[in-house]
Amino acid sequence: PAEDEARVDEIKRLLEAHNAVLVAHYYTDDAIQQLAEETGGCVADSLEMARFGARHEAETLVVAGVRFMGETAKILSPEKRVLMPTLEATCSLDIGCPADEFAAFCDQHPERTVVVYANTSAAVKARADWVVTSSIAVDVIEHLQARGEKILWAPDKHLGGYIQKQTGADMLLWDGACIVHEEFKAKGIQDLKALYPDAAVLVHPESPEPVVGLADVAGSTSQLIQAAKELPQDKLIVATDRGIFFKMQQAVPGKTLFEAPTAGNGATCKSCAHCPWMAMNALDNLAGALRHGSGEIFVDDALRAAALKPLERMLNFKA
Ligand code: CIZ
Ligand code: SF4
Repeated sequence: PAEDEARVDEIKRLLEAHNAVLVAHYYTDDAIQQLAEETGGCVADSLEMARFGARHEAETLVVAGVRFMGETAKILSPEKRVLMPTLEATCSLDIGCPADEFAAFCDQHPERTVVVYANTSAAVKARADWVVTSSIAVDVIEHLQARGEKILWAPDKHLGGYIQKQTGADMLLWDGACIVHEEFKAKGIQDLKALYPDAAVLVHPESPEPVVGLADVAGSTSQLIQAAKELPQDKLIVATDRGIFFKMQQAVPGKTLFEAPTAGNGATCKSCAHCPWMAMNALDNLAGALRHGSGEIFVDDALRAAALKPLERMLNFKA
């Protein structure tokens, strides 16, 4: 629509005027991903978002995603101004892992190496030995296991269980889950496979085990996009947030992508396979953040220093 075009033009002007760059997650709306691409920003998973933001010379990073992504950007680039379209965009994994309860859990298991998923608050990261994203998690845990370390893992139990199975590591799991991936249903995927027997199944391992069990490829968002290109099949059933379809379809224009079925249906759940917090990022509030400098992320100095260590371990890790 014409309004959106005007908004896009305004955002482009504001990005330039403020020496700002847009860093967007794969799960944000198509319009935002497209804008990030057109303006020299990036569309990526949380690991690449962090790397891109830290390397980029812009004075302001506009992070379209959820809160922990803005916090991570600020922790890695304290000299930059970090803005988000809204500070309300959180994550069920972050909510499900309060820093004080988590610290108490860690205190009960002092012999374990603490590895947390990137989808956590700065305060939880500050308590960790390692931060990992799903694209690097298996490699890091393999490395720790080879050194004989026992792991305390938080917050996603499905991803933790998957990594445990892949690596055989001794992992104590926090009980957290992603409300989006938890909705995918093995039965629905099997039914779809019955209709399209030659389709490949791509699954993000934040999904429940029976769903991951049906996967031809399980992996992070960037790994699933790569797999979409490499797999011989031209029909793909995809179990992750539907936001990924924008970049995945670009990567494989000739292939047909199917959304993996969720528990809900049109009546009970309009967008089960789409994160409600990612969906809070819109052209309007993005323009607003740039116009007014609103949605700025601040991280306390002491907290920042503590959270930086496990984050840097991840960024410096080579498998
Ligand atoms: O589910 C998420 O929030 C993901 C996949 C984050 C990430 O690491 O990109
Ligand atoms: Fe969190 Fe799930 Fe949303 Fe990702 S998709 S931000 S893990 S709730």
